[in-house]
Amino acid sequence: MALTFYYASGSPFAWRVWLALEHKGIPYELKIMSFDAGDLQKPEYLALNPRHRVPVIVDDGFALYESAAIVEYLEDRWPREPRLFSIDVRRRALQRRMIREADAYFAEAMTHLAQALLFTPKERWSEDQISGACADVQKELLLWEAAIAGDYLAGELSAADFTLYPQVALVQRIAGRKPGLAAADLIGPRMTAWQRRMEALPITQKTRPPHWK
Ligand SMILES: N[C@@H](CCC(=O)N[C@@H](CS)C(=O)NCC(=O)O)C(=O)O
Repeated sequence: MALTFYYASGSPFAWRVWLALEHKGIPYELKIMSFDAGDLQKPEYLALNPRHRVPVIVDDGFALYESAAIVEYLEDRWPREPRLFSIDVRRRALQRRMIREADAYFAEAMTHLAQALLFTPKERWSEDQISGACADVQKELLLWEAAIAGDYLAGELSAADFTLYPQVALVQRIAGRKPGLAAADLIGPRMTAWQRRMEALPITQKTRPPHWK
């Protein structure tokens, strides 16, 4: 039985799992959930994830939520190439560290920006809140600019890239809502090159949030 993947367009956490599934070539059935229609609040969904969030996977009756845990499960369950994590113990540790950094720190800055520009109606936008959120994002991106280890975040393409890329793409999309706020000002040259490399991957093209296309 194919794995079932519960997804909602625009969620960077669900996008990460989609990239991982595609990267490993794991067959799946995509179930597109709607935030607006209240799909995540329905009892049958709450039975899968009482936190009413995407993503969730169900693999042969086994339900799992939390995107980072899902990506690790996919690697453990389908250990064949291509891999999501390096077989080298130290490289793998660095990838895991980057994943935790993205989830703990970049995601927090992304959430500030989303609060300031996406979830606040335009007529109530606060310049102070927006510039504070941009400064948080910029500070984060500067750290990543220094940390990127090669063509991809930890050298080879890995789960670390699949974690951060959707978050950076969402930040840039949100920044685009405010005329005059140049998304390019937030991101340095090495991370820009990485972003272009990520964008060019066929799996990224395929998994781009449907409502962004
Ligand atoms: N830590 C969770 C975060 C998931 C998450 O925050 N999903 C959001 C969309 S980006 C969601 O489903 N929100 C709906 C809700 O809270 O009701 C993960 O990595 O899976």
